[in-house]
Amino acid sequence: MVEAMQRRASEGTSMKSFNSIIMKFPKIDESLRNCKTIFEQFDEDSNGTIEPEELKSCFQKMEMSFSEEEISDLFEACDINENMGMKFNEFIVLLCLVYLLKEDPTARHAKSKMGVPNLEATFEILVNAFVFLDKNRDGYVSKNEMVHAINETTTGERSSGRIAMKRFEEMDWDRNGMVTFKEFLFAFTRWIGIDDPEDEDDE
Ligand SMILES: [Ca+2]
Ligand SMILES: [Ca+2]
Ligand SMILES: [Ca+2]
Repeated sequence: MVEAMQRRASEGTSMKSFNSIIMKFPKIDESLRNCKTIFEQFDEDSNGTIEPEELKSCFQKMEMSFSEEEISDLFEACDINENMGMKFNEFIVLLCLVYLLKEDPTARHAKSKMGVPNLEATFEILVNAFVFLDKNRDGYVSKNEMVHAINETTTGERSSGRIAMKRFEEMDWDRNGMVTFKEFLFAFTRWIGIDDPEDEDDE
């Protein structure tokens, strides 16, 4: 995953400012919500997770050719225990990984069959946003890089800077001071409040 992002980072980003990323948030939210519908379709036995068998059959329906090995690689790349199945936030990571890795025209065609027309655009925004933040292009966004991105914002709105720092802390799931692209994606699924409805019920 980190390697895929480093490779992508070398291509540069179309993001010009931190604000331009923030402006795209509503579009990202909407598109990820649509993914929830896809997730439910993939989850054939409706147990809340996608098992490798379900993933396989869905890729087949979408006419995306993945070998057993590739599917198990994908599960591994997303750090998913194969016996446990995939939750929604992990599914987003997986889709994005598929997007990053399979950039040939056939795969593009297949992805359009998922019924989320803006999904690719959304992943493009997310990837661009991450690459924008990752100034030294090592595949991680450090706290310093986040501060740098905020300071670049010329509007001088301190409150948005504070919010951004808070968001950085939320993103850094394992609190090691670095945000990986996976942590970045997980954060978006959390912010739109659809990652784990069971947790919300408990509260
Ligand atoms: Ca299932
Ligand atoms: Ca970095
Ligand atoms: Ca981290």
